[in-house]
Order: sequence, then structure tokens, then C-alpha cells
Amino acid sequence: MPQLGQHATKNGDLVSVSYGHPDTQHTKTWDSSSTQGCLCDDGYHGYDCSFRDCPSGDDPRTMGQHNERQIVHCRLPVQLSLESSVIQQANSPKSINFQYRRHAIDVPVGSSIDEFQELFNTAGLLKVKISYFNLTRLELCSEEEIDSFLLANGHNADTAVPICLPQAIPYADIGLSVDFISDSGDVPAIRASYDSVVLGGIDIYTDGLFGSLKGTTENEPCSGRGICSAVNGRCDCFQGFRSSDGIGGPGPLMDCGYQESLF
Ligand SMILES: [Ca+2]
Ligand SMILES: [Ca+2]
Repeated sequence: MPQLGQHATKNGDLVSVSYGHPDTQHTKTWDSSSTQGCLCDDGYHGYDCSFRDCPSGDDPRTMGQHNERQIVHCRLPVQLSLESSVIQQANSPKSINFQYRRHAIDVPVGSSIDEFQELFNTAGLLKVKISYFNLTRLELCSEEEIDSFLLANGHNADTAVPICLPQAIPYADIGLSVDFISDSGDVPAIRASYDSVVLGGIDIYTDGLFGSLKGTTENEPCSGRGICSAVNGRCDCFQGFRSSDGIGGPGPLMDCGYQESLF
């Protein structure tokens, strides 16, 4: 039990716990070595890990909900021009280590917003949509706003802007919104580790802070609209429901989260 406690999770995040009373030496708890269990691989559950997990997602019959939105605000340590920051970051070998639940990816400091999204979506962590976000108005930036931002700083609209911008105005209030697609419900915060010499800081806002949104969608096996087969981990969707894209449309997730139209 003490060993299993080190792998305990809450909503997918590790929460290492001690078995036994916290004020005593838990290894001496009388049954610490007499009770044993299995630590299942991802995708399996049950006392002997013989059951397969099915895809889970939002129930398409309950409306007026939204998936999680987290806000990432990455800042350079000194007041650089946008142009010099682009050059500096392009030449930097440093990476930011982003962690989500029990997974992690390294994102090069000079990555553009498109590269950042591609890294997330191909690393197997989760599917997300990443957009520019104005931290003063607390809303997504329009394409015109980003284009005029680039032009005002001597770039054309095709410039790949790095995800980490100088701290100085007018860059200071531009962050990134991370809209979760594959993971529904209230999910834990993304975390970031970085070299503080290279970066001034990364703030990640969740659950209502600075325009972030706590996920209110369901996260049910087969989206609550199918029967899960624990033998093979596949959903047998009820009539009128089929595989979704995670945001209510048809897609590849095999989760019964798409409701077919009646006409
Ligand atoms: Ca729903
Ligand atoms: Ca959350």
C-alpha cells in the first residue's frame, strides 16, 4: 500500500500520499506490507487490470456547457523589441517543459503559436486549440489585432511570432488561450518548468482567473450515449449517436459524443 500511495492520482494529477497516519512512520502501519494491489497501465482498470477503458467525453444531450480554457502567459525577462526577441529565441536551444496530468513535452522557447499547438496535438497528451488572447480585455485577439500588432512592430503579417513575448507594453497583455478539445470536464492545470535566466516567467491561469474557463462539460465513458465494452474498450453507441471530434461535431474519438441530426 505505501508503494501504491506514491502513484495515487486526483483528476489525473499525481498526489503522492503516505499510507497510515501522517504523524507516524507509515511504513510501520500494521498492514502496510500485507495488503497488495495492482497499479494498472494507462487504459486499464479493475482489481486485476483486466478491464479496458473506453473513450470518454461530453454528453451531447446536455447543452449550455463548455470545455476548459486555460490561459498561458509567457514573458521574456528583459524589455526587448519584438524583432530582437524573435532573433534571440530562434537562436536559443532552451525549451519549456509543459506538464499535463502525468505527461510532459518540451517546447522550444522560440516556437510559434502553430508549432506550440502542433507539439501538443502530436505528443499524445491531449488535443487543444491555441489562440492569441488579450489579458486586458479578457477575450480572444482578432486576426486584425495581431496583424496590426505585427505591423506596428515592423513585421509583416506572415511573421511567426514566438509564444514568449517581451514584457514591455504593448506586448505585455498578449497571452495564449489553450482550449481543450479531447479532454472534457474540469481538468487540472497545465504546469510549466523553465530556465528563469532565459524566461522572465510563465503564468498559467485556470478555473476563472484572467478569462480562463473551468470545464463544465461531462466526462463520461462513451459520453453517456453508448455501452462500454470492458473487453475491448470500445463503445457501442446508442442509435442516433456516433464518434465525435470532442467539441460536438463528427470526428475520430470513438466516444458516441456526436448526435446525428434527425433530418
Ligand atoms: Ca454536455
Ligand atoms: Ca480546471
